Amino acid sequence: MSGAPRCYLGLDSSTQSLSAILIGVTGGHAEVLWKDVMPFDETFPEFGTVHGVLPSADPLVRVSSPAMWVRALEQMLGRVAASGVDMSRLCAISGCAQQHGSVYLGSDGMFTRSVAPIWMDSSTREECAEISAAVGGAAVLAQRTGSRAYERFTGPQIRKFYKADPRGYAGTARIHLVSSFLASHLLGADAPLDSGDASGMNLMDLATQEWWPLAADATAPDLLPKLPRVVPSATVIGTLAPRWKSTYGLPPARIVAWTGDNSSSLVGTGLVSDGHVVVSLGTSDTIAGIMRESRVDPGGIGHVFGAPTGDFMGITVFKNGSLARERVRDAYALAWAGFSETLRSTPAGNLGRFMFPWFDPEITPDVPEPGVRRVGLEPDDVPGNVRAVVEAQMMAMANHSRWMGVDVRRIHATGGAAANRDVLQVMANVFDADVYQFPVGNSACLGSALRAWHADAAASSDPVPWSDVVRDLASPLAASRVTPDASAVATYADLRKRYAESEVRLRGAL
Ligand code: XUL
Repeated sequence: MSGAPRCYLGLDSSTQSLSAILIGVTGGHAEVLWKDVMPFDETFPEFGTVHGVLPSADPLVRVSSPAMWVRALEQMLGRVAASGVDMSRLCAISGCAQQHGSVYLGSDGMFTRSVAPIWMDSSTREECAEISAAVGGAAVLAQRTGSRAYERFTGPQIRKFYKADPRGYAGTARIHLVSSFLASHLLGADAPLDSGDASGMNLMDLATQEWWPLAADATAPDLLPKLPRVVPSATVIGTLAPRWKSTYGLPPARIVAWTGDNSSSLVGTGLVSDGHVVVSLGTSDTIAGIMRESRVDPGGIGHVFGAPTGDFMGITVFKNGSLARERVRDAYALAWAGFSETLRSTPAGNLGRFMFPWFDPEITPDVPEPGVRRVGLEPDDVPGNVRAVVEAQMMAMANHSRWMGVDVRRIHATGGAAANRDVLQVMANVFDADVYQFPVGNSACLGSALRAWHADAAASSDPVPWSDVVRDLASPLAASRVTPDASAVATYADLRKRYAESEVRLRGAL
């Protein structure tokens, strides 16, 4: 097939939607052939999700429906088959998914738990403490697995299930992450986990990229046989199951191990070496970058995960991302255009007033009790609150990512809100860095297609370097550069310190 265009499918099962992208590669040049997005709430109202989450009276509990994710995957492959792109050219498929969420299956492949706890859940504080104590403390767990115990991480979630429903746990033969669960559906067999997504479980030894038996024992009895195998990210794990041929006429394309959405976004924004960071403004806001070697945060804030390139990645995650921006926009009955106009017409630094937008319990910093806090700001001050939510998110991100040790001079921006240049201007000013946009908005989904290409080429004994894989579709748009404004930079240098001090004070008072 040399010289003929090769086609790759990327998928992204995120909190609120499933996305797909088909790329074509001819003579080393890549182009987007087709893409689609399927929002869960609107497409599958029968599951009753709101923003992709099942309603819960307890603000700490956040679960979703794995059956809905499977239905979305089925329908999306039908759309791919009907896309008009010649499917005989489909060489490989990869995907990514929201991280940490877990799916529980019996030996017959049926759900032993109808719901899947997802990354927004923060109901496992007790289990985090128990696991940390059993392995010798938070610092030991962080050093070994890349993160201290986090409530949304899969280990604490498994422990909670085991304690609440020991019979259900005992009857569970396999515990998948969302990524390996959906990859299994493509394979028609049990899929392994990639070492990137497996890093978000508090169960894997980051150095060996194998399960750490002490953490497994601390989590729940007989856990190791229930966990999938861990493989390097760039692994071909099999081919598309024959039933996809009979249902949709899809060929036995290679399946490349799925990973977490944040790892995939690194590739989809061209970050295949260290030195820069990607800021993703999605349901979660995240800041991440490649690390040549693992440097775990001594303060216990961020995480170190395996990266798709075989390196490590540092990441800091904020729960109050796009939903917090939407809450402020909706509270003042604004459209996004009005939100942007307000950002443009208000002064950098917001006259020294700020907000802590903890609408939901926050991951970074650790805020278990939700509640928005304002300093010097009245709740009915519309312009002040609009500016305050964006400044708060950017200052928190800048302050809490220092542990990664990256001198941030250039930011690759992605996620829905990265389309908003007024938001990016605040980012550039707070970080004192140039900010770039990308030709393809959904970098996690694009990253999946690019990972499929990269692994397929290697498996075909015709490897393509990462720098070539990302060149055409994942290079920052030079004309999109947003540059910092010197006087605003000076304002934020001071304000960031005051913001950090207030944060400490407020958390003490919670
Ligand atoms: C990462 C995290 C979130 C989810 C969002 O640790 O919890 O960014 O991956 O899908």
